[in-house]
Amino acid sequence: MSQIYTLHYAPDNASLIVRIALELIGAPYRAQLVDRSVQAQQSAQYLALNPLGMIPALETEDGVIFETGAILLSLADKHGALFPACGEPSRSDALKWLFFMSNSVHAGLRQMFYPAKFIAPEHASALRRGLAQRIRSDFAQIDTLIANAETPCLGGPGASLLDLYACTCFRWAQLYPRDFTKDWVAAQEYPNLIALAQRLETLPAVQIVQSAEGLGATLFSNPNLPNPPIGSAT
Ligand SMILES: N[C@@H](CCC(=O)N[C@@H](CS)C(=O)NCC(=O)O)C(=O)O
Repeated sequence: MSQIYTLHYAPDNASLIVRIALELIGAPYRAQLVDRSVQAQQSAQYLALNPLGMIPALETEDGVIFETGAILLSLADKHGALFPACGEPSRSDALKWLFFMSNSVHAGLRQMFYPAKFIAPEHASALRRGLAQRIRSDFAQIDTLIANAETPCLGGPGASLLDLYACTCFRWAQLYPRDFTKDWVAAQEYPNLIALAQRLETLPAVQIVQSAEGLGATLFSNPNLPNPPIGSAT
C-alpha cells in the first residue's frame, strides 16, 4: 500500500466521492486541481489522462482510471474496504445499486446540469422537467432502501461507496443547476437520506475533504456552494 495516488479533481465535482473514499480508506494521495474555470478538463494534458474530458481521473500504479464508479470499485477491491468483497453474498446486491447510482442518478444529474451536451437549447427545459421527476423518484427509491435496510451497505453502520455516492448526488441536486427551479428536489421528502447525510457529515474523513474543498459542515444535508470557488465551474 505504498503507492501514492494522484486524484485529478475540481471542488464539488464527482471527484468529491473518490476523495472521501480515499480518506476513509486511509490511502495516501495527492490532489491535483483541474481548473474548470479555464476548461482545463479539455486540455491536451488532461485528455491524455481521460480522453472523455471528465473529472475525476485517478492515477494509480496500474495506470489511469476514470469513470467514478470504476474508480470507486477499484479502490474498494484493492484496499478491501467500503464495499462487499468478491465472493461475499451481498456483493451482487451492492453492485446492482452501485450501477444504479452511476447509470441512473449520476447520469441523470449530468443531463440535468449540462443539457446543452445532450439536446438542442429549445428542448432543454422539457428535458430537465422530465429528468427532475425521474431523479426525484430515484431519491425516493434510495430513501426507501435505507428505511427498509434492504441493502446492507446503504445506510448501514460505517460508510460505504453507496452511502457516499447517494449523499453526494443528494448534495448536487439540492444546489444545482443554478438556472433551473430552485428546490426542484425537496430534501425533507427524503428523511432517511437526510439522516444518513447528517451521519456522514460527522465522519473525520468527510470533514477533511469538505474543509479542503470549502463545502461547509453540512455539505450533504444542507449544502452551500463551494467557498472559495477556486477551480470550480460555478
Ligand atoms: N460518467 C462520468 C461523469 C463525470 C462528470 O460528470 N464529471 C463532470 C464534473 S462532476 C465533468 O467533468 N464535467 C465537465 C465536462 O463535462 O466538461 C463519471 O462517472 O466519472
